[in-house]
Amino acid sequence: MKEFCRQVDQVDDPFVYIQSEMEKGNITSEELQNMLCDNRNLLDSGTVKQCIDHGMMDGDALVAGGINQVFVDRLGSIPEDVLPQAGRIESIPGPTTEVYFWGIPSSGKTCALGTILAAARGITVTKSMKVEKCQGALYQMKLSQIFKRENFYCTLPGRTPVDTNFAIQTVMEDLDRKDHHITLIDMAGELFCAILWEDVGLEDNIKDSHRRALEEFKKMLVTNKSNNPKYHFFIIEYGEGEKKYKGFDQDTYLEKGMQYLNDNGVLADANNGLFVIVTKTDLVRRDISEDEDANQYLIDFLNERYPNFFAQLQTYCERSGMWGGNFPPPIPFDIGEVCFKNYCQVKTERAQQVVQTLLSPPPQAARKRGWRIIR
Ligand SMILES: Nc1nc2c(ncn2[C@@H]2O[C@H](COP(=O)(O)OP(=O)(O)O)[C@@H](O)[C@H]2O)c(=O)[nH]1
Ligand SMILES: [Mg+2]
Repeated sequence: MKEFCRQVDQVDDPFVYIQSEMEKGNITSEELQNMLCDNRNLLDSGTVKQCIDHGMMDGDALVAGGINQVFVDRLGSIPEDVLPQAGRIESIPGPTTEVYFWGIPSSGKTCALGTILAAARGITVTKSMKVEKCQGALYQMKLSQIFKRENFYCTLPGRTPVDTNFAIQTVMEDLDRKDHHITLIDMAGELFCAILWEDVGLEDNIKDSHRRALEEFKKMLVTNKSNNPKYHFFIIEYGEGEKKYKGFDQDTYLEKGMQYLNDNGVLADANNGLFVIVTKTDLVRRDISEDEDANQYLIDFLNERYPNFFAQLQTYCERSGMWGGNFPPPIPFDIGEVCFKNYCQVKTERAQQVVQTLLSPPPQAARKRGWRIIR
């Protein structure tokens, strides 16, 4: 069964794979349903729908197995809110604090941003948030219709095209009624891919859209760079871990990406701090037994899967003196209860912590203590 789960996640067409496994008698409907109830993100919504339509699974059985009826009812519905596809940024008008999210495609950047916006609109960590007239205004509005509010059920956005970047300029009013000008920047994840491919000479992989993404990045953060304070968040994804993107693992992409940012002077400009966010940590519970320590498990996972990236971060902090030479604990993050990979009931608890970080004075040094990342 473990092998089935691994395969179904890697094949191009999971439905075809399941169908052939069933025909061979390797798996029954009941077993498939049980696996899906245990791991609600084993299959995407399209595959679940196809299996139900072909009588290979039963929606009621999924509900009986503990899956929320709302998610099952949503199967087959067409998402109402589609994010704008084209977006270019040349420079960021200030004064504002720029917040960048870096990571490979599908690591959860756009979803994180949507949830962070929902948290910033809420009344728990801010008094209010207003979005200024800006390049990313429409993007913000669409994203906010998806991640509307706490507990809202949504269909998650599709992937961000290669050379699409958006900058959302906001004014967040903190609980003491002080205004903070903050610009959240969603960068195309393929940028990190293009950086690595260029570095190792995989020119064939690099399309014009990648070149444009690289050019735009250089304009924004190197040649036309602003004097605005900057935060950089590196996104690393908890999850299948071994998943390779075009033949390389995430550790390699992040290590190279970070080196590139460093070589281009971008890290030195991260005057408000560098952070690491670990997305999709809701999946940790799925992977451990009741009595296992989630925190230790996640730390082991990060050390095992991202050794080069963390070693490089630590070296950078020691050399530059950032965080007093000690890299702070990664920030665990999730967007709520995700089901069938494409549906979600939004929870902003983790996003609120990120907003609080943005509204607090930048800390000078990381406290020297053991990493304690999951509460
Ligand atoms: N389980 C879980 N899945 C997530 C979470 N955030 C994102 N995802 C999944 O990851 C996919 C890609 O996320 P997205 O934000 O589009 O990635 P991006 O390419 O980095 O912008 C989403 O469609 C979800 O299926 C999370 O917090 N938990
Ligand atoms: Mg994205």
